[in-house]
Amino acid sequence: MSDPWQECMDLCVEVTKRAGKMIREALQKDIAVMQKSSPVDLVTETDQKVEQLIISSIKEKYPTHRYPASLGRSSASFYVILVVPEKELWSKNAIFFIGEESVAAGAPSVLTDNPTWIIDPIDGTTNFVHRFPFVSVSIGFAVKKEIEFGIVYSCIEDKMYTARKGKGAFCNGVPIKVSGQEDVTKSLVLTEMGFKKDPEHFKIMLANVKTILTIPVHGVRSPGSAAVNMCLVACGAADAYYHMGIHCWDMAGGAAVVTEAGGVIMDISGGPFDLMSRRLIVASSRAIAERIAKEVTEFSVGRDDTEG
Ligand code: LIP
Repeated sequence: MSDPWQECMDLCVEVTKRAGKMIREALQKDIAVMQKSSPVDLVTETDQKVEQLIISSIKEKYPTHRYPASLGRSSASFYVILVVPEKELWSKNAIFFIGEESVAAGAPSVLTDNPTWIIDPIDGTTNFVHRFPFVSVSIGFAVKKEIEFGIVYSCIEDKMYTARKGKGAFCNGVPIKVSGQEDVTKSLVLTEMGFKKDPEHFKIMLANVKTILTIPVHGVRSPGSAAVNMCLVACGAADAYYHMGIHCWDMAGGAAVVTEAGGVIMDISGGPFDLMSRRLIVASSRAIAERIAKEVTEFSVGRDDTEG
């Protein structure tokens, strides 16, 4: 059977390499840091430039790929949205973009059944700002809300993770798979603590870490890039990763890699994974994923496809 998305994936690998080079070059210069939604939600000019590079390179090859249309929202910075009547919002054959920095500039964040590029130009912006060496470019491509392929380029380590649905996961062309660990007491668990730190969430987040540590597990780590975290589970360097408060662009590329590497992905509640839900567990086995779902207390993080 023909694979209609392979050409998009090949382009994606090539563009991601160029994006990684741009990030490495930017690390040699001064980095001006700006805040987005909170003092711990950072952005730099490089995030924006890398996203422009990725989207303009895709548009060069596929001029019809575009942002979803919007009802009367103004166009901002580097993206242009179409303003059309509501019934034409989701044209059947359109291929869309969701990009972290485009959404920050006002582009719609909606996942339809249409093929959609989901782009994080720098996953691990805080790491980038501090030159902490886990910084990735992450791109997933979803069709009917299922991820068809995912690319995560950990560009300081020069590790290119790739996965195509049904065809396995690779790091720099070499097949990878999860550890297969089933015993949570022998596991290394990843999580992140970067979500807005209001007192209630902060308390639950820290309590969750304590609960997981006292299962006990071998250890808990926070590398600082969701996409890299998923790839670490995918290649067996860690056995699980859970997080509440991330976004679809943090998850899309890595979700493909970890799934194709034989990992399990689910919602933090233990239910089915939902790309727009801002929460997930990935693990080397269902037993570990379910144990983490059982131990962790949920807090509300909103969704990517609703305001706020
Ligand atoms: C970041 C994640 C990181 C998480 C932050 C943030 P960004 O993505 O990858 O692991 O702790 O909350 O979402 O903003 O650097 O693309």
